[in-house]
Amino acid sequence: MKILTIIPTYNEIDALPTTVDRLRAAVPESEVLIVDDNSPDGTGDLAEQMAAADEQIHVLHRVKKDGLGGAYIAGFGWGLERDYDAFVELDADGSHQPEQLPDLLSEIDYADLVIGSRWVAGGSVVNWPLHRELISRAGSLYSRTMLGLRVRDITAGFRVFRRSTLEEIDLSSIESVGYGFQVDMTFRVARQGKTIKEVPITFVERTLGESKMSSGIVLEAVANVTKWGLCARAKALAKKARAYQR
Ligand SMILES: Nc1nc2c(ncn2[C@@H]2O[C@H](COP(=O)(O)OP(=O)(O)OP(=O)(O)O)[C@@H](O)[C@H]2O)c(=O)[nH]1
Ligand SMILES: [Mg+2]
Repeated sequence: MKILTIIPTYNEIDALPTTVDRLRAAVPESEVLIVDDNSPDGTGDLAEQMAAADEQIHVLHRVKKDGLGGAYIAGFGWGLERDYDAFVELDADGSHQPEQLPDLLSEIDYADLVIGSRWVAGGSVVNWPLHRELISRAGSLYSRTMLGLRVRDITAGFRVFRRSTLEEIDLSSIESVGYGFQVDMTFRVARQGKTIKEVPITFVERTLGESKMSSGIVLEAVANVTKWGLCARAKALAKKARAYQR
């Protein structure tokens, strides 16, 4: 299986080298694509140096900061033009532990999407302030309820997609920028009747660099989930009404 691990970066000059070293040690067969949005701190130049020293590391530069969702979609597009079978999403900041990636990869033969989950038995968070945990748990609960999904950690960003899963999604129609992107992808995969498997992970709060989380990202996700949930309900009602008329 040919694996591509995509790492989106914006100002991750301190955290990126350790994350990539840990990934290369934990899953040496995976190729790495760093998607940098012209980070002012020089992360893109550092990524180029890393790529020059290791032929399994590649870099995609985007002209300006345009959100994690856009960075992943660009990375998926790059990988789908090549012959990768599995696509991994991994944050640069150390929150996702590359040493746990083999646990996720071991399930990809049996699922279309594997999610590294904080909120299943055995999953946990380390050093997260209470308000972050509450936002994450409440976000997952709200999304589960609105969208009728069974997944416990819907906003999780440590994931493995099968190539066929991505090929069957219209990536160009995804607009969400932040957490909403992960929810959107989960919803689309589930709606296609595909299998989603959650694997417990230990999520570790970043110790280097700064978070890009903002209230705008949370609000975007809540607004989109509400819109998608209401649309799905309206469509189901319309279908029922049509069946009733017949
Ligand atoms: N290319 C790109 N990467 C981004 C962008 N925003 C965030 N990232 C990267 O996406 C990953 C997750 O971002 P974080 O800031 O850690 O956001 P988070 O994990 O939701 O929040 P924290 O828990 O506070 O760390 C990191 O590797 C970031 O560098 C963006 O606009 N463009
Ligand atoms: Mg993070």
